[in-house]
Order: sequence, then structure tokens, then C-alpha cells
Amino acid sequence: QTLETQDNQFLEKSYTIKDWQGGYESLPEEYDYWIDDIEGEIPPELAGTLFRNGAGLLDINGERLHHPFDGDGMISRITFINGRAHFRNRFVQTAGYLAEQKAKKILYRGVFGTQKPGGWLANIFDFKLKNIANTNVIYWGKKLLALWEAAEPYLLNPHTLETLGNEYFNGVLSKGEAFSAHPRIDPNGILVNFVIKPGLLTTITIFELNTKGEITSKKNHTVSGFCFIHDFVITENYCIFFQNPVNFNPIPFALGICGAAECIKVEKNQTTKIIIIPRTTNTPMEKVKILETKAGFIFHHVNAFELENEIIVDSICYESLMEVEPNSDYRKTDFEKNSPPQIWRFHLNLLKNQVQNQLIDTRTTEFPTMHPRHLGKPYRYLYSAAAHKSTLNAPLQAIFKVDLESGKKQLWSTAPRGFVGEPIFVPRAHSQQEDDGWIIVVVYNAENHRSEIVILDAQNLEKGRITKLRLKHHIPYGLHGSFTPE
Ligand code: 3ON
Ligand code: FE
Repeated sequence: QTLETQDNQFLEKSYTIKDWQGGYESLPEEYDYWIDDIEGEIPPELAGTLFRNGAGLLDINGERLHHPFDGDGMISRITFINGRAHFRNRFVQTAGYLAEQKAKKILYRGVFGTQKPGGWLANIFDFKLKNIANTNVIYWGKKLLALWEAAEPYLLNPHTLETLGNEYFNGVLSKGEAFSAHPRIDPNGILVNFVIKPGLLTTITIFELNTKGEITSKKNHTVSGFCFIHDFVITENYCIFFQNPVNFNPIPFALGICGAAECIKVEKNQTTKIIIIPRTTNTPMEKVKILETKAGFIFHHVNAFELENEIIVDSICYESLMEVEPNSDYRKTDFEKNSPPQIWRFHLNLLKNQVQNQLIDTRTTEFPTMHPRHLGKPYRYLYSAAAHKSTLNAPLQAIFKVDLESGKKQLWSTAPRGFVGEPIFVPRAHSQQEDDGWIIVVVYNAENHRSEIVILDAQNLEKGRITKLRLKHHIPYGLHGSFTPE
């Protein structure tokens, strides 16, 4: 026996793969009820609504999707009012969802490899996109919008979650024009969003929206090379994009062999280009600036801010990406074989045009968040979903808090049978301290195959949960969401 295999025997896992897989079962039912199975007390000052989005269906009439990112968007809405909580979930009634539910079979190819039945001949040269509206949900300018980065938003009724149609912002967006799923809200009351149109040259469009939900600015920038960019960051003066070191070979996709995203390969030896775009023309730096560094692959950033001659950016980096194979099953992921997503801090020096990289923590972590009032500004605390153990890749089972000033870290874990989604930080009204508020997170409990809404004290995760609201069903692992005090 090698030393390595001996070591592995003692590395007891904090989860079983079977438990983890339970969170990837479809939830076809739509519910509407007051939550009455509650442990602890809902903080009386906590008022507002948490919206969550994610794939509600992982199969179409029993035919499994190839990847959870291909699943139809389902919105969950948890409203906190007078110490009570109400739950409702509904599918976004996209054209594709309605058509497939009616046909009872897969009619569209998915970006992440779902194919129509019938092999490559049934899929060859089919470039139609199914807008699945599954990635994020925001309430902005009195509009509830379900977002997916490759198409236009869907507008929903914020109370009933009924789908009202596509949102084109008074014709500023055209049919089929995308609006990414990762808007950033400047605390000055401006929502900034972007869209990537990749090609040999890539166009990055930057939108600004006012508090009425109107697009007030739409500007195009062109950069060289193919881009796959899922998220971005803003500071007071800049929008910052990390152009991942990837190559795109569309041929297998065109031939009906795999999904478009499966044709993206991370090039470990290639550098990441950091694209810094001024938000207005009267910023210190007038033109677009591009810096280079080694950063692996980035889906999500935490935050960014300006400090003297530097821009600081905190991001979640993967050394490489799990390659989704055409015939593989995502539910059989061998976590330990993949590189862990970790928090890094990048110092972009705008005078020297240099980048310094600093690993903040080795733990597997994803879905980072922070206090919305500090977005684009200096900040002290970040929160994220994380693995139970501090090394090796593993499912997200814990909530992690990092004090970026003191380096202190806290962990609240749901292992062995709990699995967490994206945490949302809700500040207490009129709070002074940056971490005075709550973390709300949906936890999948494999013990009873149901989900729970858990409320934590953001100042002290380790004292344990304040409240646990037990749902009557599970919610499949989701992607992003947001909280609105309204
Ligand atoms: O040229 C094309 C341009 C484009 C916009 C390429 C393309 C077809 C791939 C594309 C579309 C991209 C899309 C639709 C991306 C959608 C991404 C998505 C739905 C989710 C991403 C989630 C990211 C992460 C990191 C989730 C992590 C989850 C866990 C760790 C929990 O298990
Ligand atoms: Fe995302």
C-alpha cells in the first residue's frame, strides 16, 4: 500500500454520495402555505421576502437532464411577516417549459449537454436555445425578474409568482437579447448588469438601471478572443471582468454530440485577462485597461473596491473545471478528484499594471455574499457556502464567514446529512456594524428528504441556528436568489 491509499482510509467523508444525490430530485409540485413546523423563533424584526431560483425539474417526464444547470427555473418565495413565514413555489412558465410539459418529452438541447432523444442525428445543427430562466431572481423597480444569462428576463408577479411574459425594458432589449444573471446593485441605487456576446471578438454590453427599473445606459465594449464570463464586479468607478483562460471548439456541439458549455475547455497554462472598464468618462482612468494574471477558472466574485492605486477583487477560483463528459452522470461526481473552489484576493495595481494574488483560505467554497451596503466599497465580512472539512473538494454542507480584516473564520455545519445552498445576508434595519444581521439559507436534509429554511445570527454563526422552518417537501439544490425588505 502506498502512503496515499493509507491516508485515504482515515479520511472519513462528512457525507454520503447517496444523501447528496437526494437534493437533485425534481419537485414538480407547486405549493402555497404558512410554515407551521418551526424550531426556535423567527426574529420579529425580520420582515421581507426571500426569493430563490434554481432548477425545479431535473428530468422531463422521467428522462434525466444531463446537467442540473439545464433544468427549468422554479422560484421559491419565503415571506417573513409579523414573526410568521409563508412559502410558495412556482415554475417560470417559459415557452420551453410549457412546450415540453405538453409534449411530455425533451424538445430542446441544453447548454450543459442535455440532448433531445434520438442520438446525434436528432440533435445535429440544432442551435435553438431554450430560455430556462433558472439562475437568479431579483426584485428591482417593482419588477420581479427571473434571469438566465443567455436570454431575456422573465417578468413575474411578485406575490403570486405568476409568469407575465418577457421583460424588454421599454424596447431597450430586443427579442432574444440576453441580460446576465449577475447584476450588481451599487448602494447609490443603480443596478449594473452586463451581457457577453462571445466570438472571435467578444462584445461586453454594460447596462445601468434606475430605481424605477428603467435602463438608463447601455454601452458596448469589444475585447479580443472568446469569453465565458458568468459574473462581474463593480467599484465606484469601474466594472471589472475576468476573462477566463478557456478555448471554445463548437464542432462537437454543432454535430449534436454535446452541449455548448461542454465544448469550453480550461487552458491551465493560459493567463486570465482582467478587463477594467470605467463606468463614466470622468474617472481617473479613461480607457479600458487589461491586466493579466494566473487565476484558474472563475464563476463567482465576492466583491471589489478601490484602495489608493489599487482595485481589490475577491473571487472564487477553480484550478480546473470538472469536464462534463457526454455519457457521464453528474450525480456520480467524484468530488475528491476535482480541485476545490477557493477564495482568492487579487490586488490590481493600476500604476504598475501588476496583479498580486493571495489565497484567503483553502476550504471548498462557493456562492459568496456580503453586506449589500458595502458592494463596490471596502468591506470586512464575507459569507459563503462551504465544505464541512477545510481541504479537498466536497459538497457544500456548511456556512462560512471570513473576517477579512482579522483573518478570523467561523463555520456552521449541517454535516453529515445536511446540504446547503447560497446564503443571503439580511442586514438588521438601522444596523451600525457590518455583520449585524441574519444569514438565511435553504438546507436540504437527507434524513427526511425535505428542505429547511435556516436563520443564523451573522455575528455569531457558531452559536448555531436561531430558527429552523421545516418545509413539507424538498427544494432541489438551487442557484441564486435575493432578499427584499418590501
Ligand atoms: O457561446 C455561448 C455563450 C453563452 C452565454 C456559450 C454558452 C452557450 C455556454 C453560453 C451560455 C451560458 C449559460 C447559459 C450559463 C449558465 C450558467 C448557470 C445556469 C449556472 C452556473 C452556476 C455556477 C456555479 C459555480 C454553481 C455551483 C454550484 C454548486 C457548487 C452546487 O453544487
Ligand atoms: Fe452564478
